[in-house]
Amino acid sequence: MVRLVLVLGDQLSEALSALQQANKDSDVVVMAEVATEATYVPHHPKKIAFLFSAMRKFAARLIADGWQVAYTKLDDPENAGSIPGELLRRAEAFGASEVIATEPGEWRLIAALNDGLLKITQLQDTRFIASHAEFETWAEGRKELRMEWFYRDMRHKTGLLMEGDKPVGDKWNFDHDNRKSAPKTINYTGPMAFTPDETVQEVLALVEDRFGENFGDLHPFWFATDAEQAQRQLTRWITYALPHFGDYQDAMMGEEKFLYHSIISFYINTGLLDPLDVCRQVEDAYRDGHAPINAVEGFIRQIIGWREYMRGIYFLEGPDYTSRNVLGHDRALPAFFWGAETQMNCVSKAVAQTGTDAYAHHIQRLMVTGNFALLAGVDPYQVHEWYLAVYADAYEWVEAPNVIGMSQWADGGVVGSKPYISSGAYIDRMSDYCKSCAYKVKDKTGPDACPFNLLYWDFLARHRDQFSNNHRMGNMYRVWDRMDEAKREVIRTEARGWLKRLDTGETV
Ligand code: FAD
Ligand code: DLZ
Ligand code: SF4
Repeated sequence: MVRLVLVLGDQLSEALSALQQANKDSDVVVMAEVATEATYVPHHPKKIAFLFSAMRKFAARLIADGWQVAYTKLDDPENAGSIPGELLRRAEAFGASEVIATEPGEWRLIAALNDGLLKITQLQDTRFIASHAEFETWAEGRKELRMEWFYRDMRHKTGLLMEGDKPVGDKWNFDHDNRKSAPKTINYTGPMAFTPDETVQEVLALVEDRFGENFGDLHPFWFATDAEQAQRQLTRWITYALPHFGDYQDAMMGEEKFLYHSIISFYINTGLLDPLDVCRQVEDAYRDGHAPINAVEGFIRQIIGWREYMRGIYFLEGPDYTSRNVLGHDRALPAFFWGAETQMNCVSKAVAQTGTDAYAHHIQRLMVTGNFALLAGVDPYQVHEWYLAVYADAYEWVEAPNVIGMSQWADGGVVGSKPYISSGAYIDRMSDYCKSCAYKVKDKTGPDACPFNLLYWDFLARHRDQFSNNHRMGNMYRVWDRMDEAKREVIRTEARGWLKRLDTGETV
């Protein structure tokens, strides 16, 4: 009996559990570009073009390797429009009644595959280091699910940067060396830009036609779209940028979009690169004396620590996670998130680069756009949908815990023991944005005051009941309480006035 083997757009790896369990001689691989996946949020055109190009090239590779592949393009007149619809159509055509799939990274699609019309076996996604069961066991009985403890278990499990039972360099975490502010110059020209081949060009024409109105620039399209290209980008980054990665991990610069970041999340999240293999290559760079421990440990922590931890949280917390809103925030997402003008240079720069490249680095996402949305009290669900749409590495399993949890504190502290908020001072310290901003970062009040300064204190005052007993926030409340009462009143009145102008659509 023929079985179908589902391969989704973010599962483009020969090591995928569904492919490993399949029979090349008798099973049919099903891959489909479908409207439901392409429109559940208004994805950035670069994200769709990347996904469809990589899917087409991966399908061609499977065929060359002897697999039978039923591939549906988006504009195929027979296209059923959804993944379950395509599976049904192919099942009928091939006389198949069974499907094997690797579990999707989103509750929505897991539920859609479980709708009962076909017998679909969903296998574990073994591209991750920790299984659901392992994460659940780790989480069980813990009062706080802190990443750092989970990360140490992952170091033991993988043996990465270990000497026997001890961490290399006698320390688990070298983060205190990784907080340098923006340097004067960056000696790295950023990720490799790949010239679109024939397959990519065909996809670009399709995406331009169907999704050209979505937020973001399709051209110039520079992403890697197969495993070899992705590896070339990784090798280039390890060679030229990894040694500086740790030092400037948190820095932001107006004219340097990529700094020393690896720009590989697109590729890891779709299966073009394997996370553990990436970490082993990075560890080799340390053992060969090419890169220092703070850079290498910092990077490996992002992958086997944060990335795995976020996925664990998403599946542990369940399908209602994205609708959490512990702080009761309900402001509409401001139009400048979609490219309308704003005078806040930091936000303007982060959104502009998101528009051109479907990319912004971690601190831009966390401490500029995320920080702003949280301080201004934007509805976290709208924030979540924005991040899911605009970044080419965004899939719900990783985006939601980063946004709902880490950035918006809408989960009430599952991910972060305190909210990631800051006034303008932090952005000024870590970036070169403030010196060319219409607002004055040093002004705490007054017509030119940096909005982050006003909103920061207003947020703390608004949510005093929630946070004043949080021991990590005691200092912030002590500073607020020591402020002259009249000054506090001015700050709150000006914050309300600024938010009102934002709500009425004024350019702020
Ligand atoms: P580098 O800075 O070079 O880091 C190396 C790798 O570590 C990344 O490629 C990524 O695989 C991993 N990593 C680092 N931090 C995280 C993290 N917090 N969670 C998961 N993996 C991490 N990452 C996504 O992959 N998809 C998302 O949708 C996403 N949304 C985010 C939303 C917010 C609000 C925040 C604060 C962070 C988000 N991140 C997301 C994490 C992080 O910003 C990106 O992984 C990183 O910017 C990707 O760029 P890079 O490859 O250059 O990473
Ligand atoms: C993101 C995405 C897009 C835009 N399009 C497709 C598609 O047409 N076909 C497909 O198989 N996958 C696509 N994806 C990725 C899925 O949305 C992703 O597999 C789920 O969200 C689970 O992570
Ligand atoms: Fe952003 Fe404030 Fe600095 Fe302007 S002054 S760039 S708004 S932090």
